[in-house]
Amino acid sequence: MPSLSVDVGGLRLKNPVMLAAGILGTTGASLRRAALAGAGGVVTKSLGTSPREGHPGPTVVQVECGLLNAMGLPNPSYREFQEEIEIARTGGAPVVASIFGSSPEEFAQIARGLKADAFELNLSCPHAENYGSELGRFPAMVEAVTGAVKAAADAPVWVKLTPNTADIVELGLAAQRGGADAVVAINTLKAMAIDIESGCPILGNGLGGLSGQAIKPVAVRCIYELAMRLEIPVIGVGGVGSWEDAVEMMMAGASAVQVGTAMLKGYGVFEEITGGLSRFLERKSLELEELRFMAGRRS
Ligand code: RRO
Repeated sequence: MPSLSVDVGGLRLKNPVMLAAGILGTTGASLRRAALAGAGGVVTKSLGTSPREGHPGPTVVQVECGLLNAMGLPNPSYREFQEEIEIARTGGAPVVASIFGSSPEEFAQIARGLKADAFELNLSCPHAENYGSELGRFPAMVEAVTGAVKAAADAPVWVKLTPNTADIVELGLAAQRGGADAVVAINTLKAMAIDIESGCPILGNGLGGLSGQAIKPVAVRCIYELAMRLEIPVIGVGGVGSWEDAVEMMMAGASAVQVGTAMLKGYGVFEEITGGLSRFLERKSLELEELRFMAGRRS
């Protein structure tokens, strides 16, 4: 069987299929379970400096080809989550802490105070005032936040980018200038659903973020554009639900992928994807590394 282990953004993963931030990242037990089910790494729900309830419900709705959410960054604060990270670590896979703040200083405070195997900076949540893409759509802010966390953290720093911009490469280059060890692409696409009987927006927050199958081609395009221009690795996320999706993202330039919405299929999705990936590599007589950016080398 071909080896699936990979060095990406300062971490060694036993395979390149990770649990994405958000879904199932709210407790140490669910993160541990994802690791035990075969995830190469797991990412927590985003953590801030103080507890947040999040947006009013409904916070998630199923739409054509995906999910629409506006959770609103609910979390117990980074201090309250350290114990959950320790529990998650017993699953045997690296635990990446997704963190958010409203300024470079807030991000740095969390990175100084929290112990994790890596940090994923949420500069891309599409529907939270003063957070996420409200900072992350400005290259200078992406660079400043990344630089501040790099100076404060004693673990690798990944930057999760927003697709809700005219030029994601500008944002990726800013993260690279700030010293990021990798970029993660993409967060959800800003979206909306309306109940036609009442005429009301369905989500409590009105606007939300679209994830799942519907956004995969957008993610593949973003990964490809980033891989063309960046020196640091790109981690792909957005609509990965099968081994074929994982292969496609790697061919676009991803060094590893993350699974979010497809967790609706259950924890078995990790073995399904890694098993399919192994068999594909064997059938094609390829090493994992040869997949990365194959489409860029062949276009
Ligand atoms: O919590 C959320 O509403 C949320 C976050 Br932090 C994010 O990064 N992306 C998203 O679609 N929702």
